[in-house]
Amino acid sequence: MPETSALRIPPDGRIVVLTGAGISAESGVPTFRGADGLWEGHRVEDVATPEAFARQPELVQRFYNERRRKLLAGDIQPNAAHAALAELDANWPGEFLLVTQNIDDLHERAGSRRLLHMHGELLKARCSDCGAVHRWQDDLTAEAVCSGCQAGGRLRPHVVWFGEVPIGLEESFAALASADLFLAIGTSGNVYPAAGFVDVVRQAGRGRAIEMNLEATVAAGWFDEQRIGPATQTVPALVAELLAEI
Ligand code: BJW
Repeated sequence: MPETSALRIPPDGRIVVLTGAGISAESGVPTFRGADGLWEGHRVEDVATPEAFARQPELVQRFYNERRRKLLAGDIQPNAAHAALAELDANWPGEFLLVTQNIDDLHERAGSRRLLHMHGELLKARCSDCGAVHRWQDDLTAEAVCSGCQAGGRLRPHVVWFGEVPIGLEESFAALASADLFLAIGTSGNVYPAAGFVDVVRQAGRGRAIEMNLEATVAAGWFDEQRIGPATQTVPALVAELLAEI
């Protein structure tokens, strides 16, 4: 039997990390449900839907165009929590998967490699006609043309809205079912299926689940442990604990 760390994770064990908006908050990206969570008076549940896009495409495109511009402006940079997860990815000898709900690219910029964007990516656009996905750094407008099928006005942000199926679920659920450690960092536990990931770990009956947040969330009771505090402090500390044991 491999030795276990103080966290009781075998060095060849599997770690699955779920991140949410809270991990990017200290980089200057607003969260969805915090005090600054409204956009021009709209709740995300009202704007981030295919129905809203069909009804008011300009409004929804503007929502994402503004976020894309801010992400590329240079002020928003990966923080110590993103860096610590990239270090864990690079040095953990066992299986590792980082599933992020965030559509920013801060995990990639920090150096994470074993990464899945379950709610899509802001710097990509998808054609509603042919499904082609393109890297995209400019504003998306009604004039934009898909370079795959040449259709005009059919490009939308490559993101997952309410009622749409998140990306990579099969891989995520398989990893969760065999996880020895599950970390949920900076997510409010309001949005499914991500909010149910901890339940998959519990049902499998082998993994330790730790919630890392500024406060205990609605899902707190499902976790084995809480680490309360800003992600830039709690995540580097936990990664150091894990890497010290290998
Ligand atoms: C810090 C911090 C610091 C701050 N340090 N922490 C009824 C019951 C159950 C489910 C449903 C239901 N009705 C409908 C559903 C399903 C629906 C859903 O969950 N709705 C809820 C509103 C109830 N879900 C869906 O529709 C999903 N699809 C789906 O279910 O498909 C069906 C299916 C599933 C499985 C198999 C087959 C089919 C799709 C959900 C798509 C969500 N999309 C968005 C927008 C993405 C694009 C974009 O970014 O604009 O994703 S909504 C938004 O919420 C975004 C986020 O990724 C997501 C989660 O938010 P997150 O990350 O948790 O942020 P916050 O703001 O809520 O929380 C931040 C946290 O950080 C807070 O706790 C802070 O305390 C903390 N924090 N600073 C540490 N420094």
